[in-house]
Amino acid sequence: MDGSHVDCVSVCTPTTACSSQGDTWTFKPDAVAPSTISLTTSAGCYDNVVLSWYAPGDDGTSGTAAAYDLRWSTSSITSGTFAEATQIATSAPHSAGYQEQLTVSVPRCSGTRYYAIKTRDEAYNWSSLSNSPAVSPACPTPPLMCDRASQSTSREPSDLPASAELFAPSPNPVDGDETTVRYAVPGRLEGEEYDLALFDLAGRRVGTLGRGKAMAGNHSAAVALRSRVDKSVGRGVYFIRLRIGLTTMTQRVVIVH
Ligand SMILES: [Ca+2]
Repeated sequence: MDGSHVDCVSVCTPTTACSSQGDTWTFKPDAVAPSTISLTTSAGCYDNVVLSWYAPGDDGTSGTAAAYDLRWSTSSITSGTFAEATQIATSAPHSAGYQEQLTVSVPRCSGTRYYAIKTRDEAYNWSSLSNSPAVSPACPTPPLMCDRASQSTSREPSDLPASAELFAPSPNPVDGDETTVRYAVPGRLEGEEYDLALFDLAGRRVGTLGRGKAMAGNHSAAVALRSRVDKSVGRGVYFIRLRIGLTTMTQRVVIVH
């Protein structure tokens, strides 16, 4: 029933060709709402959080719904408080079963926010309200860093990187509080153990950016270098090293503050 408010079914007798004259039309209004979403959250890095959910359908879990209504609040969202919560723009729903993922910008190192979502079809049948999970962005104290792997720019197989790459950090030299390093993981290395870290010239590990099972895609990681307290990474030359399985790559970074 995608794309219309009603389904029109033409009924023809076996001896009569279907034509606009003499046909019987049966109207079947769409009374089936999209299914209820189960929303999951994960902490992004400093200024973002990541929300994900499986797309419901136009009718329960089949078809393609028409629109989402995603909102946030500083307290848990219920059906009674949903209207007062702040709306967040989303793209149109994909077909049922697709894993939707949205990176939501939040104030840097801000506190906990609650999220909730519901879905409608084109006949404006609204789903029930989802759960209302809470999340705040990861905000480690420098020189610790946090991983932005969840901000993978693409999971489409055709867009996956062909080879492993560690790009030069930007900015570099670094005169501010943070630099960003991008890296690429090809599909053949998905699931390999990876370790992304900052080392000084003596080979000492200064901070760990991310480690675990590598995910194929293009990623970026923020490297925090200075805090308002005294835990800063000092001026000098450092190396960012990415190891995925047996592949190791390094990039030099110069800190001038
Ligand atoms: Ca429907």
